[in-house]
Amino acid sequence: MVASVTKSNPARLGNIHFSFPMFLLKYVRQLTCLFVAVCILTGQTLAEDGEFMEEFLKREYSLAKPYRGLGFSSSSQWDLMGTTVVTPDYVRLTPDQQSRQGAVWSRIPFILRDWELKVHFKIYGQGKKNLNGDGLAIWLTRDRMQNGPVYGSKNHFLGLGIFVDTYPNADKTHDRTFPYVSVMLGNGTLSYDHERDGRPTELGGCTAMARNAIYDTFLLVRYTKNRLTLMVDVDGKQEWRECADITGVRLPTGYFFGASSATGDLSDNHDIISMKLYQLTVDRTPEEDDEEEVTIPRVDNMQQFHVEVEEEGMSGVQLFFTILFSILGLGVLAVVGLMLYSRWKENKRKRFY
Ligand SMILES: [Ca+2]
Repeated sequence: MVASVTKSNPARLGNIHFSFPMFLLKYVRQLTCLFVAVCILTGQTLAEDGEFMEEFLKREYSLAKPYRGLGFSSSSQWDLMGTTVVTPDYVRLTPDQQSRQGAVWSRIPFILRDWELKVHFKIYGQGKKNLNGDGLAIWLTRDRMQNGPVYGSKNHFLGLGIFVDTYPNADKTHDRTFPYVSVMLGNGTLSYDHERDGRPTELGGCTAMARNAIYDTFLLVRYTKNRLTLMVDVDGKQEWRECADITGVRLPTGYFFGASSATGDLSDNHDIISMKLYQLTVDRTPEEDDEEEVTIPRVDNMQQFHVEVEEEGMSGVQLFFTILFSILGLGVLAVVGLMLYSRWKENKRKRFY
């Protein structure tokens, strides 16, 4: 479009110059304005692309406009679930209505070792602050397309969950401002505790005023050499603010990207505009290259993480039955013992006669 404007106009301008000099001046001014505007816009896009390594964009793992056939055509790389609808401008996981659940899941198992995921999302609604909910989740997990209580997806998941929590369930805590973005690594037994806004299993997080924002809101998840960094850009500054940085994170490959959301008594529109996956090129030492692959996600040297796993050993119900059966067992043993003893005594008495 830009090229055609600059190409076709000099000839026309030449003709106009002789007959309508005033009109020409106006025309040149308009053209200059247009040219400057185009330059600024192009410059911004180029800067953005450079920063986020456009050359490594992996389209097969990305969700971006135009969403042609998204979730419907057999060639689509994504599946839709629940209340999710696709419009030309966004993928809406839930509308601003009560008790809705929606998700979008990649169909292709993810196999890259070093990567960056940039999520452009929008959360907005009629509710006043803290009278809205519940938020949305970005996933990289083993299981896909499963309903559940964690922002519309299953609990006890295996893999990575990034939560944009817009409602303070543990409202008496007052230790943080919502919306709050947090990271959790699930190993299949860890449980996301909604009533405590995920505090027991949180690896890191930050406040991000991403709801009803007048700016575009973004999340960036970077995973390289077992280091997971979460960044946010929600206040229109076009720069990333660090939100969480966790080392020693071991993630298996073959998992699926997804996004999900749920509303309850309180609601919001939860929209995904894009999820762009970039492959990162990273130099590795031979040892780093030979690193064995894990089958269950874990975090090295993280006491909390290991304690949580071990605590899952015995539930209250299991403990009750263990004690009950132990007592019953001892009782039976005592009765048998008494019977044997009395029989032995009887025999002994008989031998004396
Ligand atoms: Ca919450």
